[in-house]
Amino acid sequence: MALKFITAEEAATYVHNDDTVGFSGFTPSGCPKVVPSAVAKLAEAEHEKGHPFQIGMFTGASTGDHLDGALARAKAIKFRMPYQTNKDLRALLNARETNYVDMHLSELAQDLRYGFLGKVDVAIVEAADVTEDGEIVPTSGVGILPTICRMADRIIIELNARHPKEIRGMHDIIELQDPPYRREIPVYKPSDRIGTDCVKVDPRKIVGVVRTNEPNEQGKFTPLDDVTKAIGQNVSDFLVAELKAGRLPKEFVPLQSGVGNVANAVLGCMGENKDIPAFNIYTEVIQDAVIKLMKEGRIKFASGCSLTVSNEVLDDIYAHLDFFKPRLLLRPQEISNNPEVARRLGLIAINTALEADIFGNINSTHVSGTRMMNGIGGSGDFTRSAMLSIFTTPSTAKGGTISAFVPMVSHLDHSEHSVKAIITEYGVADLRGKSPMQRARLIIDHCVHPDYKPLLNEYLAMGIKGQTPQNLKCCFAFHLEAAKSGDMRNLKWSDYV
Ligand code: 0RQ
Repeated sequence: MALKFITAEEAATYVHNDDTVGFSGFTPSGCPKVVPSAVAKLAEAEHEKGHPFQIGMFTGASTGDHLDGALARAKAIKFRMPYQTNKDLRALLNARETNYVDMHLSELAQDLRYGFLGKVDVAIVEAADVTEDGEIVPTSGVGILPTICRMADRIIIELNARHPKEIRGMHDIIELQDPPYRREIPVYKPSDRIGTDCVKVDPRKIVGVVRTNEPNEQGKFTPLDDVTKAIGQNVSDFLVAELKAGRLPKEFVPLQSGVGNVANAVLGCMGENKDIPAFNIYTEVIQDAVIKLMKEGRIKFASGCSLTVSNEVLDDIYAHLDFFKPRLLLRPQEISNNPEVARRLGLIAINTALEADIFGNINSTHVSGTRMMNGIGGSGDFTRSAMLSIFTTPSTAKGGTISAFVPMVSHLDHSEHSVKAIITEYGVADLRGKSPMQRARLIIDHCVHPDYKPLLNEYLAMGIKGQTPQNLKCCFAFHLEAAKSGDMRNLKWSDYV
């Protein structure tokens, strides 16, 4: 069947008010760009005429400003899941002007298939190639592309010339069977392939193909500071000590690391430390540091859901596909983030906390328990199932006025049962096999900023009985003080007890 080439504006007319739309990609990588912006313009035009126009949205993870930003500013989002990082969307959802569902990324495709989330009317997906018989080759990010393409009534393709057709083969596409027919996922090492090199759809569903040449949007690059470097070094030293003590196998285990500067710093330090053998990555987001270490021979293979790299690094990968294709694999997020695989491979998972409590619980999402920052993303998929789950955080935020360590987290994402170690610029609290009081001592002694140690020691000394000595009268005093004076260091327990 001949493909129909159309403009982004024409494509947008296939999206109707109240439709549910699925988007490809994971982070700004692999997301459609020009069609979502055209849908946002259409929504604005309809609103000007006094007509309603809002869509429900499923994406892989965060997206770019062309997508989340444009649709949020157009007030065109009825509901949105599973993860976001856009400031305009964040403002909208915290004003409760859109319904945001924050969920584990590995679960989205199967929840769609199980029917828990309703139908998908339209799939808007970015492709490096599409054929007349319905073969779609994703670009640098996969996300939920296979599931939305199969479930949607209509498919719109952004055929993006920035991504060469020759990347076919860098993807491993599969959808899992649903219970009671699901079998084990036969990924026994990060490089195992279990699927196909493209997504196959009924070509009659492809209502149009829009040609583009848009680069992936890039995050802002913040140079590593002393705190980030110290966290990276502490993580690397901890892993070397674990290796030497025989608690990690001498061949090492695959690594999952979150997004951002700390993850880049950790990888940089691990790459430099020759006590750590060349290792593999099994993660969701493959960042610049992975590609650098791959070129240096320190990383052997990386499996992920997206190449969230700078455009220069992406160009480098595309210019040297002979080198990178045998070393990189992009999977749908129900495989890249699958807890079964994470547990089998025995991952080291490294993710970031917004705040932690002194007993080892982690809040990754809500500032002061109320304001959504981004979402849990893949951190829960990996943390609960990994062999060794580490959380990193600077010991303070906002110039020292906020302690990352509080008596009780104001929102819980990862419980004390899953968190095996917490690492700041000051050191490591290894929480494995430790009781709540032992954990509190380790965290205060090794991770907390010196300004906050006395306050937290005083909290522990209040004489509360029980296995976990939480004082329910004042366990949120740190947050209340931040709201009152803007500086947790002003806290006096006598004001709150
Ligand atoms: O705000 O930039 O306005 O100063 O929070 O903090 O230190 O820059 O750290 O960008 O790595 O984000 C947990 C949000 C950390 C992220 C979180 C303020 C701080 C700053 C950001 P400013 P940093 P990061 C892979 C795995 C969950 C998802 C996940 C995240 C801003 O890592 O979303 O792990 N994780 N996914 O000043 C108030 C506190 C604060 C605070 C920091 N206690 N109170 N503000 N900040 N601590 C990703 C995917 O799944 C795709």
